[in-house]
Amino acid sequence: MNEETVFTPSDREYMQRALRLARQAEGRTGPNPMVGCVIVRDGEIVGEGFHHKAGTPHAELHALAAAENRAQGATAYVTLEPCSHYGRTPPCADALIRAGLQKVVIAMPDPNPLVAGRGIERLLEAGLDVKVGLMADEAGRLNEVFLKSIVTGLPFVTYKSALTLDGRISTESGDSRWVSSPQSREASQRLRNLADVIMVGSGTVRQDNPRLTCRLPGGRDPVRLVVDGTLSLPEDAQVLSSSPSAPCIIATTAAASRDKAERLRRLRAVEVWLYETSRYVPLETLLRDLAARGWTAVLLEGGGGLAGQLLTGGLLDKIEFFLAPKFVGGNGPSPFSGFTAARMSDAVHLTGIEVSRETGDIHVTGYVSNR
Ligand code: AOF
Ligand code: ZN
Repeated sequence: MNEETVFTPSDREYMQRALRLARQAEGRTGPNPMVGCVIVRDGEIVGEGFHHKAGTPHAELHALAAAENRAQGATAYVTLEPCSHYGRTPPCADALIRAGLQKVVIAMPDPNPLVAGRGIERLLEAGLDVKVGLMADEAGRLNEVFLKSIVTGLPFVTYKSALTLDGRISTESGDSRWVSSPQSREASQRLRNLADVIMVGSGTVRQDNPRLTCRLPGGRDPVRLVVDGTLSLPEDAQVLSSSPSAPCIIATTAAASRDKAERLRRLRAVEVWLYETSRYVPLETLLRDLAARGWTAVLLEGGGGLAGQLLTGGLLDKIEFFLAPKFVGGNGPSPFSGFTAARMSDAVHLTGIEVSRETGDIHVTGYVSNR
């Protein structure tokens, strides 16, 4: 049965509203999903809400609190299957049953192994009318970070890069100020505001000395992560002191100077993560360690070497490339170094490509198909 035969246009309207509500907490719910809920009785919205932050009440509880006794006999529209487990909050499925809901319309099942269909089962067992699959694609895109991290234990990694139309991230001499338009750079700040972690290689720190903070009004600084296998970053690098509100993590290896590691550790808000490998930080392990801390949305900002390793390792999920309509020629670096497809048939493919000209550059987003 397709969507149109099961759901009415007003069902779509309410689910659309629930999705919009969910997105109000964009970038603030990690490692939890964004979830919205709208409760409707006799064609009237009697309560609505969304999940604000991990550890706080789920969307359904906010909506139920607003609806009070008007939830009796009503229909709830939820962007994700209501949970069935005792986490930091009790099961939402039980709360909906107790409140006397008659029907629950769900955009998509929750892939969390603790839930995975059991929320739907509970509702059905209690005799509620349950319909699943309304605007599932939209709901899936909304929670692309959660959907990956909850089943793999790995964060969702987005690579943001600014490059010329001939594919260079700087000129041959290393000049990169600026490749993209001011509007593209502002869009990059918005990406920072939504990420849990910004990740760069030590070459980028040595070359650009970035702060990696979010300068949007009302924005917040993400955790800053420098991958630096030999601990080569200068001790006066701005990234070490640019934000008191978020930690700066330096991931390094046995190749690091122990003295330097100790000195950096003593700096305020700096953490040194030492891996017992030689020279190269084990990237998959590092990413798992980030997810284990609850940081599931990672924004990679360069450089090309680190991006190449992540691409080769199948650890990259999405690209946000700002292609500036200009050429610099020469041997300027590409956004991926150390990654080589010998033949065109070995190329890494992208799917779900979207292109926008809003920033004056050619802003391309797409998903890496990791086979
Ligand atoms: C819902 N509604 O609004 C959200 C859900 O640690 P807890 O107790 O907050 O549980 C987190 C899990 O609950 C999360 O991994 C996901 O499976 C589900 N999130 N479920 O019914 C919500 N945010
Ligand atoms: Zn819940």
